[in-house]
Amino acid sequence: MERSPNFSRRRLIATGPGALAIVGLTGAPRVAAQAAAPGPPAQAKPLPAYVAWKDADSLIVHTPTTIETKRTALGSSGITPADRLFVRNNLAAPDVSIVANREAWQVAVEGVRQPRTLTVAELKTLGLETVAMVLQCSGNGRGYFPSKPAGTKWQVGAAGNVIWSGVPVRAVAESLGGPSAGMRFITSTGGETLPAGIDPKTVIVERSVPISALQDALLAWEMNGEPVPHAHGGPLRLIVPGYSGVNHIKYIKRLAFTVDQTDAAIQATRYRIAPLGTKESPALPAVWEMEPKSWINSPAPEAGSVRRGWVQIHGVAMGGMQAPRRVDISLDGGKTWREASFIGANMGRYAWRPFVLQAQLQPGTYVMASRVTDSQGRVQVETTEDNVGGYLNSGWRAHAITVNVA
Ligand SMILES: Nc1nc2c(c(=O)[nH]1)N[C@H]1C(S)=C(S)[C@@H](COP(=O)(O)O)O[C@H]1N2
Ligand SMILES: [Mo]
Repeated sequence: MERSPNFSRRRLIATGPGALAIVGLTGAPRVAAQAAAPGPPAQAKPLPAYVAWKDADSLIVHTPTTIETKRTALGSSGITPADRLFVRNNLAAPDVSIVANREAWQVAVEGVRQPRTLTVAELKTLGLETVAMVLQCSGNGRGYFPSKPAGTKWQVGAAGNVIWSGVPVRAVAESLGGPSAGMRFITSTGGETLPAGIDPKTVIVERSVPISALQDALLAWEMNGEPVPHAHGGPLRLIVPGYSGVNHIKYIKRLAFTVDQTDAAIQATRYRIAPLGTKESPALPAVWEMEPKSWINSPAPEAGSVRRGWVQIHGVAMGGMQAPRRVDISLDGGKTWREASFIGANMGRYAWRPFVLQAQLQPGTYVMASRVTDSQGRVQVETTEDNVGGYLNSGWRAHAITVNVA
């Protein structure tokens, strides 16, 4: 490690109501706010039982249903391991017993000429494809919006790059005679048990995407070479390459070609791009396709100051719907830019690619930003307009980091 050991080994720990302590390598806690209540320091929130198999040191537990990957755990090899991948549930996940017999899981396919319910075992006879895709929560980066929208204050780690295998949705549709005439959307429903006594429309995880997504969408049973973990939607998950997180329905139990979008709240009045001061409504754009976006993972501002000399500035860049073509780095808050190099394999248009810029840094404070350009020449925006839900923040300025070099 090139970072100052003294700083990097310190941790911020909440020790009681209103108290923050900085713990050094050797010393007792230095209390930075009011006097701490006596007793052991509170630890970071533990992993909930359904994801106890994950690597706790790589994750930030915001709540039991919103768990983020630390920037320092995103790595530089391009793929995000399952035990580091973020988790986001809108409802409590179904019981883990649903993965006891994966082959028997059923999905009802509707809105085709010959509607039918198919098991995973049957789906496996219809086709096989694999795609590397950035799985990114629609709210990733929400924590950087100035209006502080309600919802989890995700930074960069509600995202990972994952390899999915399964059957193309188009092959499934073709085997059932193709979508019925006039269908414009693919509407998918999650397999959660809905809480009793609540209007199902307000809580059901059901999303519609334009039927054009049929081209690349998969019903996936494998993730990074393993059966899709229950927490990530096993036995079967819809993958809509290039689309943001909420559209990839986990434990999918129904896939329907529909004329209209579902009127479930998660589609109609949530996950809409609503300008500040307005209300999310079906008339506003849905949160669907992702945009070109990149950020720096190292040096991580969370890790403290960096030693002068050669520094490998690295991060990840994605195009959303198109492959990333180049990444530029600024060390002066966007005044000047230098081209970075991609490292590792090109995993296709829906994947992210790690990049690196080697820089010799003198002591000082640097505002480091990265900016990706996709294969069509589309450039990452400087600023994503703030919106009520805090969705799709891709702006390079908001994702810039301040790094002290000593
Ligand atoms: N059935 C179901 N699918 C779902 C969700 C959910 O709550 N239920 N959450 C969505 C959201 S908002 C995101 S960001 C991703 C998160 O995927 P992950 O938990 O595998 O990381 O799943 C999406 N698919
Ligand atoms: Mo999400």
